[in-house]
Amino acid sequence: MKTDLPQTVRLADYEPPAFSVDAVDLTFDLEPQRTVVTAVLQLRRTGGAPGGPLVLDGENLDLLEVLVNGKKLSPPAYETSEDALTVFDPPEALTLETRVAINPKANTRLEGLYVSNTMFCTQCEAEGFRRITYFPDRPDVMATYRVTLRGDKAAYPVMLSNGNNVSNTDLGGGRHEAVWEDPFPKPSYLFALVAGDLAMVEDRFKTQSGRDVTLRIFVEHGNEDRCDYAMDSLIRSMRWDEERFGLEYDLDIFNIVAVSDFNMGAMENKSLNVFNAKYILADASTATDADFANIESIVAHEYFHNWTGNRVTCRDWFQLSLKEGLTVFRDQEFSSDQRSRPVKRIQDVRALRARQFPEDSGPLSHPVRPDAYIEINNFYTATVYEKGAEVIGMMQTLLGQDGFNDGLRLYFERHDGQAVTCDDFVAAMADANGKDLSHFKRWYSQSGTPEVTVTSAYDAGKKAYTLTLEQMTRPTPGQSEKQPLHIPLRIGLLGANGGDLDLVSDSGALDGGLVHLTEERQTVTFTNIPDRPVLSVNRGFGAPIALNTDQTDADLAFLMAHDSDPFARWEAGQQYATRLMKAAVTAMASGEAGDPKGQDAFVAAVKNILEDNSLDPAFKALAITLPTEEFVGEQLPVVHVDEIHAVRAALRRKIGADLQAEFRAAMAANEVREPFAPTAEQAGRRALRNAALAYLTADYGPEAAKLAKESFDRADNMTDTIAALSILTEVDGPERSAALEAFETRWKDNAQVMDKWFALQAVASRPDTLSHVKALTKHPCFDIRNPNKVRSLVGAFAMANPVRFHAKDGSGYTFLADSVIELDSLNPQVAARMLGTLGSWRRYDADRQALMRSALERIVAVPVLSKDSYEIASKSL
Ligand code: 0A1
Ligand code: ZN
Repeated sequence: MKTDLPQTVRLADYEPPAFSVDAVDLTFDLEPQRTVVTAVLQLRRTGGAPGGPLVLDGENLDLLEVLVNGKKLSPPAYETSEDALTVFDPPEALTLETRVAINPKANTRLEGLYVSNTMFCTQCEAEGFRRITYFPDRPDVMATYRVTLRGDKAAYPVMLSNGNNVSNTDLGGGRHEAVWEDPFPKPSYLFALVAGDLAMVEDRFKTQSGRDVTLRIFVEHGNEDRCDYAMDSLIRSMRWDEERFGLEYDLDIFNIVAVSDFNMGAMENKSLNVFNAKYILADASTATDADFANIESIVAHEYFHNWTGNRVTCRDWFQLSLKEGLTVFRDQEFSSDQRSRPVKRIQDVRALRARQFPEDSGPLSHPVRPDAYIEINNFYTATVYEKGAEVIGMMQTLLGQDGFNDGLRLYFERHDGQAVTCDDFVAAMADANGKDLSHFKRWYSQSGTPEVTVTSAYDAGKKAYTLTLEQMTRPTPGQSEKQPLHIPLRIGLLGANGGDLDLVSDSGALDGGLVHLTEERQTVTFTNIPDRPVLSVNRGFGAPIALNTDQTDADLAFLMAHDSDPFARWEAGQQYATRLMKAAVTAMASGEAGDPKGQDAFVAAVKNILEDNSLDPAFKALAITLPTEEFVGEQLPVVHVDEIHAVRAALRRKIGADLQAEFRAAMAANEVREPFAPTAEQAGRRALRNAALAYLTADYGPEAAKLAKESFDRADNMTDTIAALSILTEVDGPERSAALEAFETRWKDNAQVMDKWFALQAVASRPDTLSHVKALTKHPCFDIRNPNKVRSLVGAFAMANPVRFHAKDGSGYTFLADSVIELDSLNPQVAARMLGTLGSWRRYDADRQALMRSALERIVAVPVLSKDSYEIASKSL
């Protein structure tokens, strides 16, 4: 909690640890309200000032005793403060034993050891271990762990920690003990324990070198039959990592535990991954296709961390992207191989634009490798994760897949068992390929999204086509001067028949159309171009940039119909739709009529896509989906909330009305008649069928209500149910409440499914949404202590309902500020995440700016505010 002004931690101040820990022996006497933790640490001075004290991190610990080399100490030989234990005049090598008491039941922050329902579990990344015991809680202190768990046998028959279970003992009196040993040295943030009455499902995996690994998923009783997909995803990830990168699992056991109360998605603790239950439990009746895809990628992500994160970890938290950017890249590659690569790419780019681009252009903009923070929990961001993954992907583009694999091999050769930096990673990539990546490395230290402008000129006489490429990155907080980056751009030129022309530039043939933009301004001339071509640029979204081109509407329609790069084909449609919507919003905001006629050509292009039999349904569904209101807002000088909403809704109605027959045909053709399977193929058909349904019901009139209700009643899987219900939440007829009530009656005992019910009502664009949201905070299933509930209701309203959150009267902002303030005293991490949306206040009109700022000011003024919320709110102002 804030007493003085919170301190900033800086990368420039990094010092190696004064003491290293070789071995940790922990004993837990587990009781919900008073767990006693005994820690025996083997320490050794490895740096710092000679003779200096031993300082250990610790927060919220009730210190019972301290022994050095078996001798009990008393003050002034040691001293405690709010966040540390200091031992004076320590020997150069010592055994330190501490005993502390903690209260897991009262731990609403869900950091350290806490109780979820009745089970014990831990979350130690980034700095939760210091809430369990006194320790140098930093990732460059790596030790082996031996963990003894003691607890009530009936309440906690399952007791797990990292590594191998080496003994189990009945202690009598209804208590028992389990001992676990992890042979791999690890940082404290990867420590975990779980204890509870849990059900288990088990499978096996044989690694490529013949190791037999037991795979277990632990869940609350009754959920055993909803683990199949997670288990299958785990097995496929293990196989894929061997095939693609030669990386094999290194222990005989791999455990996953699903918990209901969790701040994030999941956590890669060594051999004991802890998951938000939402990313494990699934079956056809309770999970949507999107849920299945998330489970697949998150199970893979956490598994992949075993090498990228655990075997090689981060020296300090500024290097977070070393493990996160790389591991996101790996899980994206995995999902691309398991499903459709182009569809996955489009989804990832949509997510990047929705979450990372606004971050990069707002007050919280920071580089992939940040250089300062107040609270590290605030830096688990889209920039560190998703932009970090883009940076890794660009390296693969520069080095080729083989070169990239060589680099990764060298990285593990050099650094297995170490805590290293992003520089070390890039050095391994550069050295393995004999390449200089020093210019490229600016992507790690420079924040902001580069804007690239491309202008074209065709010289019919010379049959030459010249592109002028210019890059510019706007100033971001703390970085007023920007340098040009190394931007790899894949380019294509389409001839009149829609095919790709051969590219020969003034500097020779272009490898796969790849142009390296490294200067502020460059030109490239293509020769032997018979007619003015149509330009396709940044194919595959190979670089995370914003692009301005001189493409005409006709060019975009042409690319929508012909581009050989599926991403670029999708992108052309998005750009085209954005243009139309921007023009209509600008006209509306200045009281003009606009030009709906200009939209007919776009509708025709959408029709073409729908009727193109060469395209897969999943791609079509994405290609006919308009850019979000938020995306359109980003492209405008001022976010005209109401106009954007009205314009997008009108364009959807027009497309729905103009293409009635086509959408009906698409619905019929994509009806899935075989039994449900969570495959990409079936998911694609459901996505297209439901996108068509959404267009046919875009006016939310009585006919729409009927059609959606029919679909709702017929649905035999959660994807179709949610698709229909999301339409019904918008309509005014009796179908709305009938469907919501039916859903509630059926699912009120399933917390995970009820989250969807909350979220759908929170994102409805109806004027009465906020009053519904407020009423839902009193619903028996709602619980402000549960992060999934908060995200489903408050988070969905504030982050996915622009027109209601930004209501002109400021009611949405007031609601969010009230919620954040209430939540901050319970769970600062989640509170801070909720308030990020207020940071975009500069983008709105004067009235909204004032209202958003005053909501932020009210938060900053809270007398006892967490570092987490303080950092986000104060930096946003
Ligand atoms: N390392 C995990 C994410 C994670 C980060 C922080 C947490 O608590 C503060 C929890 C999980 C991952 O990337 O999956
Ligand atoms: Zn991760």
